[in-house]
Amino acid sequence: MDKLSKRMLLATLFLLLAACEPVATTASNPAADESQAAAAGVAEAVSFVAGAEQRLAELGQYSERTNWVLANFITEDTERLAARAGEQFTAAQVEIAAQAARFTHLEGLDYDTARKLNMLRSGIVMPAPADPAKTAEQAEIGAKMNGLYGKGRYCREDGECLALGELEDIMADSRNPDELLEAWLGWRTISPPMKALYARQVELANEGAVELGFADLGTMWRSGYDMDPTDFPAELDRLWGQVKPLYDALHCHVRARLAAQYGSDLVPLDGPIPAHLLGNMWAQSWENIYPIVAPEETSAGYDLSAILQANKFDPIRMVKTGEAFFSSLGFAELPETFWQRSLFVKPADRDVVCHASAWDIDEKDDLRIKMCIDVNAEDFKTIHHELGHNYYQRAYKNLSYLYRGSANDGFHEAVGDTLSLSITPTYLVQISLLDAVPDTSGDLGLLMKQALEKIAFLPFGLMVDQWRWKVFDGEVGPDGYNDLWWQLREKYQGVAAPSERPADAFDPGAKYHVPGNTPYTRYFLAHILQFQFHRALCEIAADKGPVNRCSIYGNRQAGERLNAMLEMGRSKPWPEALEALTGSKQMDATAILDYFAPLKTWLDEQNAQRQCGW
Ligand code: X8Z
Ligand code: ZN
Repeated sequence: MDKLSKRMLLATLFLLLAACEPVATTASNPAADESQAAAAGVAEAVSFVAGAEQRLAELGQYSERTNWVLANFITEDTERLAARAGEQFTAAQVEIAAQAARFTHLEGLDYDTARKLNMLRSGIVMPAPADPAKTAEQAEIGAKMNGLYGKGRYCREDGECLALGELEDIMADSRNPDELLEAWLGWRTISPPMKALYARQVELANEGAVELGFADLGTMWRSGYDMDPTDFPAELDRLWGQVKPLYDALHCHVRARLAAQYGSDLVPLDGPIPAHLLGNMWAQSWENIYPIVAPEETSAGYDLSAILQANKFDPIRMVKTGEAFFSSLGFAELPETFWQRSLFVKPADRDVVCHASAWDIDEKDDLRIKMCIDVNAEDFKTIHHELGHNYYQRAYKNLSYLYRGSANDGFHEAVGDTLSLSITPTYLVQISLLDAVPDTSGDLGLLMKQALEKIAFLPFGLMVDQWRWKVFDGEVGPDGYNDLWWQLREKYQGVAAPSERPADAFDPGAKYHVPGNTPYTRYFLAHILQFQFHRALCEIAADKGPVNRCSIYGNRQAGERLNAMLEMGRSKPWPEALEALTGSKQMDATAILDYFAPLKTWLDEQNAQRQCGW
């Protein structure tokens, strides 16, 4: 008998005993009778949660191992193995979620049991209907779509085939609009075959969500934020409203400069920006077009990519440098197995999922990252991002299964980025990559680079799930998927498709997180939170300078306070975790606005005579 069945049997026996005993002793006292029955219910709930945690931990770990093998070696076989393991894990999650609903309204539950029951009921990212055939179908669809993305290639007429990384390089470096358009269109040839699969996945997941008592999958996703799920969209609107003026100012300046570069026929000065000109495959961050939009009166002072290359950094040294940052804050070094088992470089001989990720295979010490690292500033920061996941995972590893997670999903995405905000000139001098700290005359350039990465991202971070929520709630069916995608791209980002999209286009599928079914609002939240974390840590470190110049490198007090929040995992509602670090219980964009205030002043001057908006 497996451990779970044993536990269930013991729980049942316990219940039988508990239910039998009172009959003899309290038959004349109905009130006591009732409270004993409730107590039996409470005891059953506690034992149910413990059993569920154990079962999910075991199945989850197994599924994680098969996912690791699949992501490192995409073949027909690994796809099937991962699908099978995923199917078993989902089936268990769904079964447990349905059972958990029986206990959630029980009175007298202790805090942790009540919190965990709620997590069990609502915390499934991709629920399936209870019907085993449908669970299997859904797992296969998931593995297939991941495979399509990971193996995706665009083959030119001359027969040369390009993988995503190569196409991304063109998007980053080329200034030839035809070449950019070809790469942009080329990558989007991988996703039309996903459309029918995606539509079916939505159908199945919604059916699963409804069976568990939710209106649809979007409602289920929105119920993971320690607040009424109907209030969550308003919370996002509030945060977006805080940062939108800054985004609009950046958009206005960037559009004007792109029009100067490419002509106002290609970049109309009163409309959205064509999506292929922003230096990134998804126009989600724009730092690669810095040379086109840079303030003329200042230089950024240094180019981190050039510094890394000139100093002969290789991928391992980049990761070691990231680890050293965490060590300087007092975090223990990564285990030897991290170095043995991670994937740092794109293998030449097989298909892998290159999209960067961090893994916690056994939820103890088997931490890994998987990335196809290039030696440049962007990947250097992504390494910190991924390591942030690993250090968070390690900080909460001693908590029980359901508490091993992010305070809310934005926190996990924000930790490593927070450290990246400390990659300042002072830090680069400390690690001997710069000779001297440049004076502040170049700060406008540095802020512009940072804004092209962080501010440009915000509306993209928001719109991906605005799209999914409407798809999940049925407002739009498969025929309208692509149009809705571009409506939202235009509404939030002020970005447009560079040419008319064909009827079979499924452009959302060309973004990793859609076929990969990773919720995306987390990244919007992370971009707000990381500036809150950074500001708080700089205050703890008693840094006196402007917050964009502050580095917490080497500051143990900052490390301790960060760790105190990370150690809480999901054990408390996220406002308490936020308070532990920042003193505030509210997500708040004033930190990001303060950080970029000098740039905003400059942008407003630049835009004074321009017509902004789209
Ligand atoms: O997917 C990621 C990380 C892994 S969690 C590399 N990010 C989003 C993306 O690439 O679209 C980080 C920023 C946004
Ligand atoms: Zn991440």
